[in-house]
Amino acid sequence: MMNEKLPPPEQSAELDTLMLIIKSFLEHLEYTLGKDKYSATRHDIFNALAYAVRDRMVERWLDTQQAYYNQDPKRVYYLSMEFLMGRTLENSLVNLGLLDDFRDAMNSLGFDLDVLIDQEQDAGLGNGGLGRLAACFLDSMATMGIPGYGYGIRYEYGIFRQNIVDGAQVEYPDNWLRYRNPWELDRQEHLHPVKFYGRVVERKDAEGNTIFAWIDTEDVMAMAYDTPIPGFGTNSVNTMRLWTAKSSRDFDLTFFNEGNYIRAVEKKMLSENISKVLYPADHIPEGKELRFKQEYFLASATIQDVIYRFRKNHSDLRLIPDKVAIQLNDTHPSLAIPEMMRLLMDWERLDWDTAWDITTRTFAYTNHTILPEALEKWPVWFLEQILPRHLQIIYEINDRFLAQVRLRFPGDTGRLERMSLVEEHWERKIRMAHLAIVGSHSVNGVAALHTDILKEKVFTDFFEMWPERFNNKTNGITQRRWLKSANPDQAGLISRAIGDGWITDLDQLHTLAELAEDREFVHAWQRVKQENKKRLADYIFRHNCIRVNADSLFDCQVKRIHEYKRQLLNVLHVITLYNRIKADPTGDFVPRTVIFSGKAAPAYALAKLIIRLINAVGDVVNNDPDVGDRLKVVFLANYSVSLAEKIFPAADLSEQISTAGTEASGTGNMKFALNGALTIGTLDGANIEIMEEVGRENIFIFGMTAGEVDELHRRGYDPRDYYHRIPELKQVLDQIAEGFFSPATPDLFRPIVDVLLNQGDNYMLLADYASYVACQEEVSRLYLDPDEWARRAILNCAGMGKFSSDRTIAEYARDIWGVEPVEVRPVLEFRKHD
Ligand code: NBG
Repeated sequence: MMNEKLPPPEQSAELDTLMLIIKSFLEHLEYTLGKDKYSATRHDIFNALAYAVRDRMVERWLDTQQAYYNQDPKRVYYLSMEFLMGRTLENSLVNLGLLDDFRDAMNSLGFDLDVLIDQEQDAGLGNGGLGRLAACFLDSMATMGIPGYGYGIRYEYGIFRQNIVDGAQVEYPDNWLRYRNPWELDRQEHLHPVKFYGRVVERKDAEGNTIFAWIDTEDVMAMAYDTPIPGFGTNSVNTMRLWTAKSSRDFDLTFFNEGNYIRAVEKKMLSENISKVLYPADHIPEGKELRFKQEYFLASATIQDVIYRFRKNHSDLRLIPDKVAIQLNDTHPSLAIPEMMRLLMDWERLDWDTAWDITTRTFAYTNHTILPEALEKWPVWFLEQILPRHLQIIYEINDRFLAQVRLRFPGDTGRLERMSLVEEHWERKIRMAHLAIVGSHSVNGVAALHTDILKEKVFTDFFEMWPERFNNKTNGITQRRWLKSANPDQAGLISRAIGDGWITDLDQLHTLAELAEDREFVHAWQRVKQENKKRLADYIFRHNCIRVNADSLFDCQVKRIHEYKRQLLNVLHVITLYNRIKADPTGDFVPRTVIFSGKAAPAYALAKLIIRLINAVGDVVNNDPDVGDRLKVVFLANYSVSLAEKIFPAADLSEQISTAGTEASGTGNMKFALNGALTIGTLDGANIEIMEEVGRENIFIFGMTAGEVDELHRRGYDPRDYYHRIPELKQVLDQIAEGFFSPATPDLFRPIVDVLLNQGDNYMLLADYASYVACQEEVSRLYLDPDEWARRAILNCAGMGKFSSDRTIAEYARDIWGVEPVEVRPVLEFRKHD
């Protein structure tokens, strides 16, 4: 398997590095994994390599933590139920600047580094944009030297694996830890008890003060696993700390005395369930007790850890807000607010006002959606049973808050009802967003339009009360992963033309604008795109057995499947194109390959039916000899970070077609444009800001604005008007309804048409259809002029500076957290191995 001969040990520094890498790899293979060249599996090879890479990070990691301890800067804690990290090997090598060295080293042993890179399992601990944003933020914080920690849950099973069986989504468990996770280190000593259930009793202390004791609880231990987060081109290596649930009985002597051994082990298993599996619902609340417990598990373990770390070198808890900033990634971790209050009062014995002042000055909340069904509300009885002390605290927060509202707006009972943390319907519920707003000093949306909607529609009452609390932080993405690693050829072309400063300062892409007029550069750009498209075409052939034309327009919509994102509108367009070809089989049509990818929440029946429809349309279109290679429809199974890294570089057209006012930001839109795709999109989320940056003439905008959507809803929207008025639309809907794409089960897709025609078409697909189809015609026309297309693609890339997550993080750091970068002094490379 491996070459017998190693390179001769010459004295050049390069060879030294090479030898040290090889030595480290072989030692890990032998001593860490206990394998030799005869017994090593491909997983062993990968793991030995990963350990060799991790070693390179550990020294900087320790130095970074030491620097933080010594300099005692303010630290950021990013609390998130999701971290969608994807693969780690290539990203680590890129950020450490060791990609070429490791490639050479592995080469000399007879291994292809790219094959090993492609072998890594994704860490898929998230659903979509929210989880990936958290991952991009960690990369930016490390690169910028900001002392930032990601805190989350180490799910044993991440987002499910999606297979397509007979056109339908089938879910399989994602057992991502099966061949070990070489990147993490378990921290057996970082252990916090997390309490559930029990009851609260009041006691008096020696001075006669009331103390609340939460007793008879069932405790679960939270144990830390740490993963290093290396910055690019810097010595900073930050930490992502993920909690795993361990039965407290592992650490409890009663285990031995109990007698009932089997029951004890059963209980242990039950409590360890808490960190078993990521909830795959996206924008749909699950309302499940286990999810609620997960959220508290993260909140409690993290706040205990934060206070523990603070206490290591401070005694005055009132200084917490000067040393700690906690960002809540949506409301999912917002139980951290009452948890902080509980610990400060019941453990640390601070009074309410002091504790509340510390808490509100420490917390900040990011909202990621305005879809009403996705705003978390937990039944009061959950808290009564599972977190009785927190319920008391939440009630007290609410009483004090409503008293403030009454003072500001006397006699306005409607407002009190609207703003209360408690929703008083037949089932009383806690509104987690209200808790997060009241308990924070900052509330932000994730794109300009989204923040405006928060202020003007969703949280208007809160905005009127505390306008200074609301601010916008438009999302961003890390160019290290989404350009440099994912698209090395385009990255290399850019660096040769303008230098590589863009890797840490994406605004430098501006300089590319001039090159959009340079014929040679344009042609080089086209060649890169063409190669990327060929690679994706190969992937499609291997996975879907569909031969696509790499010269056709690659039209991509990749994201979670959801009605508001309107994959269905895209399908209506595809069927329209098909009908046009059928009506004029010898006509000139610009060839297109329409690529979809994305998962549907397992319980979201309509989203799953949309996947079936895409595949059913594909079966008809792809096998119709009249169509040839002028139209192909491809659904790529199991969308994930690593699949996304293959799709973005190959895209010509980026579909960002949500109903205006529904997509908070979107981040796929940014990844596509950075990789040189043109966008067809609505004036929604960050699309608007992309348009502002690249110029209205370099983006395809169609459809209603958010204001027009509201206006149409107010006037009364009847989708059937459009159905009757637009013959092509009527034809398409009739085909779907009548089983044209499902001859064996003609009624299969009727529910889809029903939603559009008879249930109000909530996301107004029919209202935007004509404008979308017309805009797609413009797209096709432009594609006939490849040089002009490439020119605009380059201008899009050139305009992406704003959308680096480095910019986003700089704004959070300045406006919300008040934190500064920390300099970590350089360490000697390989010093422990010399
Ligand atoms: C998602 C939004 C996206 C946004 C990401 C990251 C949730 C709840 N929201 O538009 O739908 O880009 O968050 O902010 O996942």
